[in-house]
Amino acid sequence: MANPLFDTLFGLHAGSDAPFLHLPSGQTVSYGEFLAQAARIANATASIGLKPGDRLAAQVEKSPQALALYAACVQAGLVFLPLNTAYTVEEVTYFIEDSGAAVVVCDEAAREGLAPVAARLGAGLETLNADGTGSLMAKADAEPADFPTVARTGGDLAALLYTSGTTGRSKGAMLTQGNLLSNAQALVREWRFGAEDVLLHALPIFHTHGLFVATNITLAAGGSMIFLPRFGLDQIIAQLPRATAMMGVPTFYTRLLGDARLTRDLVARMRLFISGSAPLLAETHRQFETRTGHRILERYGMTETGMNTSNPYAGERRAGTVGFPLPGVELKITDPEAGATLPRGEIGQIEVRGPNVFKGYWQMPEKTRAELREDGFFITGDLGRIDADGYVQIVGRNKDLIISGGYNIYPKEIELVLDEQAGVLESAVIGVPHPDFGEAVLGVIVPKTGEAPNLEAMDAAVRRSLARFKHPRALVLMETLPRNAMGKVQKNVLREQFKDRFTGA
Ligand code: MCA
Ligand code: AMP
Repeated sequence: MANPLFDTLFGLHAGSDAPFLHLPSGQTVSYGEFLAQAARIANATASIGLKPGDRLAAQVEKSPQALALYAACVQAGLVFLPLNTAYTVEEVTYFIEDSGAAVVVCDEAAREGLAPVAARLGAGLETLNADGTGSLMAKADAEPADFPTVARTGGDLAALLYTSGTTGRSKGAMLTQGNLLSNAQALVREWRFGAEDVLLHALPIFHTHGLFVATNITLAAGGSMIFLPRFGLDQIIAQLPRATAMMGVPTFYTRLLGDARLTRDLVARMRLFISGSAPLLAETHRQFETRTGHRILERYGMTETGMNTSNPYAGERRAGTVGFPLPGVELKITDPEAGATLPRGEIGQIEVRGPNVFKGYWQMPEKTRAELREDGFFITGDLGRIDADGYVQIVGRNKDLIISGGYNIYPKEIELVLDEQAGVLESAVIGVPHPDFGEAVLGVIVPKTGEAPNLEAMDAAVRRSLARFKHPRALVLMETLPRNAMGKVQKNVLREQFKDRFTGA
């Protein structure tokens, strides 16, 4: 096959009148229209000089055109690098520099801020706005609606997705065509997606969940998506009666449960609710079943691996577990120190191997070696156990990571900003329970002796550097941080001390 990912997911739909995207405006975009647009964009990328293997960084709002940009990259053999729209110029600068992106596509509103960065780093700059206008689309509109698909192999890179690191430096996970395709094919079968499915899509499209899991499965099945710009309760409630499936982070489900309009009748047409990206409380699982009659199907994945495990479609969907390894995926629980496999039932680190596991971190061979074993097993950094029936349970993390509303936040990155502020001796950033986001960020500040750091100035500094979702929701002062005998900050002690801060318990 000339380009396995494009040919299998996209190419076969060329010219089809079948619906692909249902928009809030009531408009429908057919597969044929979508692919014609993707081909025009692919031609435009070639016209501006992009060559196969080049990285295209996109920080754009969710729109049909933004999704077509992903399809265009696959068809043109470019490496798609989607970026969270909340990232600041400072954050985006790092991604452009580290990836060596050949072009950056951004909203018109971000152009002024990014233009000097792109110029300094020798990257081209194009715009794509939420309404589908912009310089890239103007170029695409002048191009033909077919494009000679660039040949690729399963081992070629399709996407570079940045995931934060424990040192505060983000790492680009290199995902191949084969990674994305194998995962989509496994999931479409496991979750029984078909052409008649209508997926309610309210996730962002700059992460694995909304981009690859949701979109690639729909493409593989030939189904359609109700394509909402973001999660809004009113819109979700309005669209649920038309949908057959939804994918969401746990916050979607707790927000829905907080609304009296969520009833059995409202979801009468639905066949499947899926949750992932963060732990779904067993309590949420139970409440959702009581209210709607549906047992949410929870699955477990990572940027580096796509999806690893899933609760069964037909068998028992067990609350508090993430189900079984997907077909083709091996999963083992190992001793974090020795690396040896532990007996069934014991808690250890989760390692996975399979066609879904990424190729390594972009230009970071040492980090790759530290997490991806020579035998192909990837050390996830999650702690778990396998129960007597084979269900995988995630019990914690062996990495200093906060997951807020499905977004990953690495404390180190925030601590580095806080530590630089006047009057600060040191800081510790932790995640504590939050009723809406699952976990929220809290910053503990230790002032230098005799000094009183200005918390407002600190907040302003964080705002300048970091995306909004990473900002501490509270900053507290402490005289010293709790430490163990080795001098390591005991974040578990801090988490315990501040556990009720946002729940009001
Ligand atoms: C928005 N804010 C947040 C978050 N989202 N703060 C912390 N954590 C968040 N997740 C900020 C907003 O900027 C706003 O700031 C304030 O919090 C309140 O926002 P609100 O309007 O309530 O939020 P929202 O816009 O409704 O968004 C919440 C959300 C959204 C719908 C849960 O965060 C979301 O779509 N999350 C999904 C993330 C996702 O796709 N993760 C998958 C990663 P202000 O106070 O200034 O107004 S892929 C992955 O993890 C792996 C592979 C996997 O397994 O899937
Ligand atoms: P990311 O690197 O953003 O893709 O996030 C991956 C991390 O999200 C995993 O390593 C887990 O810690 C977490 N995660 C994903 N799905 C689940 C789940 N169903 N339950 C608990 N944690 C999850």
